Amino acid sequence: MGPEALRVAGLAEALRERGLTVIDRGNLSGPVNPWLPPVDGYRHIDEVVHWNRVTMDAVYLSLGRGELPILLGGDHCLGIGSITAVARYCREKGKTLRVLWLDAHADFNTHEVTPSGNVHGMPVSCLCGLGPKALTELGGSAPAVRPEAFRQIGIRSVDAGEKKLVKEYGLDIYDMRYIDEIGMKKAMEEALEGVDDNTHLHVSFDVDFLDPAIAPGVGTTVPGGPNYREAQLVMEMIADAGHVGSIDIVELNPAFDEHNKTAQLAVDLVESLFGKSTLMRD
Ligand code: B3U
Ligand code: MN
Ligand code: MN
Repeated sequence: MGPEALRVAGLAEALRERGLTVIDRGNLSGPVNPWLPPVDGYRHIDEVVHWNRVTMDAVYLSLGRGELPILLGGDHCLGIGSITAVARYCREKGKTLRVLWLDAHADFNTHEVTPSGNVHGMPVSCLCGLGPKALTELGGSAPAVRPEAFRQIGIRSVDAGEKKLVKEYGLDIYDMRYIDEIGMKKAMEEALEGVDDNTHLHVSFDVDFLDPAIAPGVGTTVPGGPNYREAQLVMEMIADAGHVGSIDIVELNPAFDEHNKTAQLAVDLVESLFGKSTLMRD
């Protein structure tokens, strides 16, 4: 339902208004969600693998056409397929990949430490080579991405076992405590440091990154997230840095939303990500 809500909120039209050519390639197809309990610490692993394969192929094809793919989710586990494709593309083009992971969660669980078995809590660890081969080696050898490529912003919910792992792997995390202390502007300057003409920026935007007061339409709300102004600043600073080459917009769940306001906010923020700014800076 997430992609449909973003369509209804006018994502394509908003980007066309910015002078961009937008092609909506429609929905990918795959198995339905069986809603079963975890097996060996994973829920619906076969379905997750299938969806990630089709996602990876679609994103890779799009990049090869010279496009900027925007993957609409859906579950954040799809970041595995999407970013595996982006990493492969970057390797082939000799580009440096930087992944901006905007999220309330670190998404670095494994089947051993996960509290839920939901693979949407594991995409970053899978991309870093921790997890089942069917996901870690989706695009060939593991790891698909080095941990140094990630900058995680807005984090405020990390499970106990997950906490140990992110420390062990040295993930660069701009959590809400850090953002409170130094401010979003400084945090984003640090997260974007070193971005140059050879960088491919991938923005993986989990809508639960946003404070639930402004974005209730997600499955797993966590209080204390970025407010409207902070979120806009994040997107504007990414736009100013340039070099955005691919985007995921995930975890939007219209069943929890109020009059599609979370989808509309996401569209608003994506406009800023594509350079929409106030009069003062045009
Ligand atoms: N860390 C928890 C909750 C969670 C992670 N990502 C989302 N929720 N969306 C887990 O289940 O792994
Ligand atoms: Mn996530
Ligand atoms: Mn999340």
